[in-house]
Amino acid sequence: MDLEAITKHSALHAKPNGLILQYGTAGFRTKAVHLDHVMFRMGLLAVLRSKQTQSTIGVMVTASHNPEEDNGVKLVDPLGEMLAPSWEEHATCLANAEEQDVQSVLLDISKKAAVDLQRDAYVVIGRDTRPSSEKLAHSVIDGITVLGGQFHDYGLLTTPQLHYMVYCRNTSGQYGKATIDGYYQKLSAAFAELTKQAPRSGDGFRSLKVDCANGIGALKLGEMERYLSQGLSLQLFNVGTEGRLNHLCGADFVKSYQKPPQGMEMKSNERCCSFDGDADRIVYYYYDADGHFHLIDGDKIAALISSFLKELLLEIGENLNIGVVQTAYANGSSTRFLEEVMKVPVYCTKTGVKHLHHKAQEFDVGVYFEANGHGTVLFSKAAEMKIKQLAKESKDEKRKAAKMLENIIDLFNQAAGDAISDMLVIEAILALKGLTVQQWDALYTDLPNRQLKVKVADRQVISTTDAERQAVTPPGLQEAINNLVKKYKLSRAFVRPSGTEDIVRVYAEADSQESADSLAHEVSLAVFQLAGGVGERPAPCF
Ligand code: 16G
Ligand code: MG
Repeated sequence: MDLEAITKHSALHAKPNGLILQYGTAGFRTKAVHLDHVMFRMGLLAVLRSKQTQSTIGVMVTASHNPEEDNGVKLVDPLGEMLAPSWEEHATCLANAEEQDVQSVLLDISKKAAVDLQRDAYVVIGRDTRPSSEKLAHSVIDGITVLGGQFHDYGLLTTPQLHYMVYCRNTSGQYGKATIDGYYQKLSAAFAELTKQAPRSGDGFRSLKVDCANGIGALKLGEMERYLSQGLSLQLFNVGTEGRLNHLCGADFVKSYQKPPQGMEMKSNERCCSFDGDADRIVYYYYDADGHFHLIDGDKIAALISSFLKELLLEIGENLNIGVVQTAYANGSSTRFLEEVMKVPVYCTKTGVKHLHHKAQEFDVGVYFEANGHGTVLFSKAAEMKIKQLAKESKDEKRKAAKMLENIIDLFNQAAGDAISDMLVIEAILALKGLTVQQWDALYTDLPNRQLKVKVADRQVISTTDAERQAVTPPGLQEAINNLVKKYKLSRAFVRPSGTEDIVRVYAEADSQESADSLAHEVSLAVFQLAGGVGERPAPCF
């Protein structure tokens, strides 16, 4: 380590006095103007992680669905996964070190994590379309080079594309070619193969309107279109030429407000979807003939996909187990549908992709989706090999099913939830099954629900257990929630401290919207009283 050079360059990316940041659920995230030092230091950290794992590490500059003036950074581990938890701690330590301590913190991490500093390091970088992202990516590069690491800057990428690149590079190209062309080719070939069998039943199945949140998705779908040829025609909205990133549009807006994005022309019964700002989330929706808006969220996406996969798995008859992973936010109707109608086992984890991803790895076929539209399907290596063998050796229907599964494996981004690949899988399934968006929606009816935020002095006074469905502290809160829930039919409620905002989140569902709203409000009051609410008492929602 050239300690002198590190000190010199670090001073060029000085930490604002007193600023403390946490490596949260999805990396560091805050106003872009506060992030220069974090970027430089994450460049340093990525080099250490690369030396330690002897693999290529990814650094993604994005703040996903946050407003345009925010930014963020996260590291991608060798197989495309989120950074290991022990390294999240190192990241937080390094980001918060005072200027004069940067050297010693680096040495400390190297020692604790047994990093052999003599090894080579290779880091790949991607960034979203925020105005601040390019400069911040250069700060990352500065950090990488000052520690002697090599790098490749992919420039503009969706977050899942960067995960894909990292995975490809660390599996000697077996997973795919680590280029943007390789990504499009892999996905479009699998999509074309999968949809070959689909009945040609009019344009309805071949066209889709996409709200790109004024983000990177617009650019990348634009690039991908020529690979899709006549298989699917996309009409892109909110492509970033006029509106602001994630402003009144995008998956987060549509899911949170349960209304269509601005800037999109929707006719009744047309299939539409929204990406978020870095294209790792997707939700679908439509207007019915009566002008009612219907949201098809991550839960219903999981229901469609797991039903289809279950059919194919029955066809090949190999006893490969399938499991669906959700969070506490999954609508109660979706869980009931999956368990009671589809007869697939459902598991609940804490919020945050890494928790779901980890759980999904326990199955031959692990389907995971958050209600907000993050998700993918993971196939175990053993399942993949079995399916590939059957696709070659078996006959007739069994072979057909195995081939479809093979295409689906290629189509799902195994490294991360990916709005582009999820969209292609969904479009393929709808076409193959001849399902309209309304028929898909009719798989089950969502229970009315409401989410609220409560401001408290210290949100960490709330701790939870049972995948965030039960509050352990403060004393009395869970009892209060239990008593409120008893007052309503088909009801459920839970509270948890947000991992991305300084607030407590409240979720409630019940048999009617009035009940869900009222339960959410009563639970908010309980949080306000028992967990140190600040400011105005929560008012009734509507
Ligand atoms: C982050 C997570 C997302 C989670 C959300 C919860 C990733 C890539 N993203 O955006 O999965 O749903 O945080 O936010 O893990 P909250 O803690 O503020 O509710
Ligand atoms: Mg995102």
